[in-house]
Amino acid sequence: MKKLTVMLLVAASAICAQAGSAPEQWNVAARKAFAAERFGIFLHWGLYSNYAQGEWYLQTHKLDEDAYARMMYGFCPSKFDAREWVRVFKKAGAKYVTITARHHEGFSLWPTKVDDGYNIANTPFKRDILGELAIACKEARLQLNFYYSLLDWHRKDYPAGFVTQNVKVRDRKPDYASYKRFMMGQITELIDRYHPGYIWFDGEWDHHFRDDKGELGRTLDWELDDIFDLIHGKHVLVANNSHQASRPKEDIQAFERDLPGENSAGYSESITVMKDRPLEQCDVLQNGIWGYRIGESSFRTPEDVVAMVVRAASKNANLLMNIGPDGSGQLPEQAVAVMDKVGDWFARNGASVYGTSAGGVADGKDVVSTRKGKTLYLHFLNPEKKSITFKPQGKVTSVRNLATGKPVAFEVAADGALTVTVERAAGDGFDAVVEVK
Ligand code: FHN
Repeated sequence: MKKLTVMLLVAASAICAQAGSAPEQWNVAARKAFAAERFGIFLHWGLYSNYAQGEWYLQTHKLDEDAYARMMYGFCPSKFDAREWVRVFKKAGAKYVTITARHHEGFSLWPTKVDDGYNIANTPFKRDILGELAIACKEARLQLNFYYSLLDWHRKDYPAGFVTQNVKVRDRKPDYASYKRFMMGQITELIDRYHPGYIWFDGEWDHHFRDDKGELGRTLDWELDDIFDLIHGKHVLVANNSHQASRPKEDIQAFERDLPGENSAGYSESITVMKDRPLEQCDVLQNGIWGYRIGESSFRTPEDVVAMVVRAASKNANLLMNIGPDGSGQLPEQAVAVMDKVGDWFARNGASVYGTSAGGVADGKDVVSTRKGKTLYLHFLNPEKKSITFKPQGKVTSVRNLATGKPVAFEVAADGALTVTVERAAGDGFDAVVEVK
C-alpha cells in the first residue's frame, strides 16, 4: 500500500511538473502574435557608434576600458529623432524593433537607476533614448523589444569569461550574485518603464567551452531560470542567442545569421529547430557588422533583404534585419534607401509573408513557399527559374501574380500535379510572388 502511494505521488508530481512547464495562455498568444509579425528591425547603437568601428571595437582593439568609457562624455547624438526612425521602419514593412538597450560595452541607453552611472543620463545628451523610442513605436503601433547583453566589458563584478577576460577592466571583483542583482534590477526597469514584447539575451557563450571530446562545458551557472521567471512574471517573452540548444523557458529560438536548420553562417551547429516555438533569424544589412562602421559602404540590396525575409518565412522564421545608426543619431543613408524599397515590396506582397507559415512545397532554394490557410504563395527567387511542379493540397481555382493581380499560367496533370509557369522579363524579379488558391 505504502509502495502504491509513493508511486502515485511520483506520477502526480511528474504530471504537475509537466503542467508547470506548459506555457500559460498569455504566453501562447504572445508567441503566436510574434511569429505572425515576420519582419523586424534590429538596432545596434551605443558609445561604439561614436567610434564608428563596429560594436566590438573595445575588445578587438584591446583598448583600455577606462579610456574607452570616457566617450560617455562625448556622446551627443543631436540628430536622433525617434519618430523619423520609426517612420523609416514602418515604411520598410517592419512590425517590430529590437534595440540594444545595453550591448557588451556595458553602456545603457536609458537613465537607469541601478548602475554606477554608465548610462545616457550622464552624457551631454541626457535624453532617454529608449523612452523616446517607446513613445514613437507606440504611436506607430510597432512593437518595441530589447536586446540585453549578459556579458559585460565594463562592470567590475561581472565574472569575465573566455571573451571578456581579454578586455582591460581595472580592479575586477567578480561577484555573480551582485552582477545578477544588477541585471535583474535593470530588466525590471526596462519592462516596467517601456513595456517591451521580448527581452533578447546575448553573451551566454562567454562562459562556454568545448572539452577534448568536443562536449560543451560551462564556467558559470547564470541561473537564467530566475531571470526568465522574472520576465515571464511580467508577461514578456524571452529569446536567448546562446548559439546552443534552447532552454525550456526560452520562448523564441534565436538564430544568428543562420537560416534555421541550415547553419549557413556556422553559429548554430547541431542545433535542432524547435517545432513548438517561434523562430527568429537575425542578420546584418551593412557588410559583416552590427554596430556602425564608417567607410563600410557595402550594404545588402533590397532584393537581398526581400529574399532573406521570404526564405526565413518559408522556414517558419521571422527575419530581424540589423541597422547600425551612426554617432550623430542618424540611420546610414544606404540603409534608409534599401529599406524604402523593401517597404515598396511589402506594400505589394506583404500578404505572402505576414501571418504565414512554411508552405512546404517547392525546392526551398530557387523557389520557396509560404502558406496562409488554404492560400499558398510561391516566391520565385532565381530569375532563371520559370516553372515549378508539385502536388497541391486541394483543388486549384486561381493562380495569379500577387503584386499585379495578373493570371499566371498553370496546368493540372492527370495525377493532380500542378505546374505553375511565370513569365519573367529582365528586371521584374522583385515581384515574382505567385498566389495559388
Ligand atoms: O557579439 C554579438 C554581436 O556584437 C551582435 O550583437 C550579435 C547579434 O546577434 N550577437 C553577438 C555574437 O553572437
